[in-house]
Amino acid sequence: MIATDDLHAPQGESPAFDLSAYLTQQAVLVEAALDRSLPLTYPEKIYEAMRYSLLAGGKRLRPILCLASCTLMGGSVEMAMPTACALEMIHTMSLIHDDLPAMDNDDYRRGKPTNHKVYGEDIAILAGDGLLSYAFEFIATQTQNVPAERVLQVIARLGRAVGAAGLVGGQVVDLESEGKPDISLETLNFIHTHKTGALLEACVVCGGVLAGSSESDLQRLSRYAENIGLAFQIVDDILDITATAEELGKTAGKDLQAQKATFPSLWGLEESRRQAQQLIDAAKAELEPFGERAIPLSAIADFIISRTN
Ligand code: GRG
Repeated sequence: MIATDDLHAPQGESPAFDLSAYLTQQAVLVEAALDRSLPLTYPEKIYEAMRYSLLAGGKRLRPILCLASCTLMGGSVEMAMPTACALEMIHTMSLIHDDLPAMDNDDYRRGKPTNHKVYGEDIAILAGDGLLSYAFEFIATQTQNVPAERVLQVIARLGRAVGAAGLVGGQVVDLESEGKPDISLETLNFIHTHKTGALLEACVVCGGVLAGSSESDLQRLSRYAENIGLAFQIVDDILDITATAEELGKTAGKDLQAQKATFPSLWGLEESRRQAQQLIDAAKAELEPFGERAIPLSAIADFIISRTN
């Protein structure tokens, strides 16, 4: 959305982009689609637990990235919305499982008690499982006006991004690295490119796939996403140190407490900020050939580094 104040920009200059209005508008669309995606039915307990975490708020960055990438590449919001919802279902299930006592053992997420605190560990595990499988069903059954081979490619890419080659693999190395603050930068990069980066990359690339992008454009989108993915994690590590629990909606200072190696523990805060900015600049450079159409994705890259939660 263009800010109304800026509609009178001097001739020849493009009006400023109102990122905050854009993010709010897209999040409202996503929120409504997520609410419709998962009706409460029998057995109510599990649907309630799934809805509790899915509709608990959050920035909705992953679905918004998918919608922005699809529209950048000439597709529509409608074509991408089922995949966008599925991405949020998968992200949410990873948060539910990550918060379990067997993993990070967190009591708060998105400003609310974690799923297992409300429903118990057994139901929280099943709520995660339910969301994961429903995400794939949802893409396959709800995507409209997109050729079947593109939908198949989205499902395949997403399966790879969440499995042992992606989120699961990253989480395993992360768990193994707990209590080892001296792990190498290579290991730290592996953890984050898999645990955080793989899903963010899938969001951006799947948006492009749904719109029918060329292989070279998909590679460009993928490089944009890799850069914002790593920057996102560096900022996450910084916020774990500098932000309050109220700002984060979850416990702050967890990394130090778990004796985890982080980017700030390796580089310090200032260098971490510099590295994150470099990655954001590199991400935005990948978008240059797309011109003004890429303004939303470029502004989202800036948001990733300036965010406070
Ligand atoms: C995916 C099959 C499967 C299993 C899950 C637990 C696990 C395996 C992986 C952990 C993945 C994880 C929790 C990564 C952290 C990603 C991250 C930085 C989350 C915070 O994302 P934000 O800030 O959160 O976008 P909101 O609440 O705004 O959505």
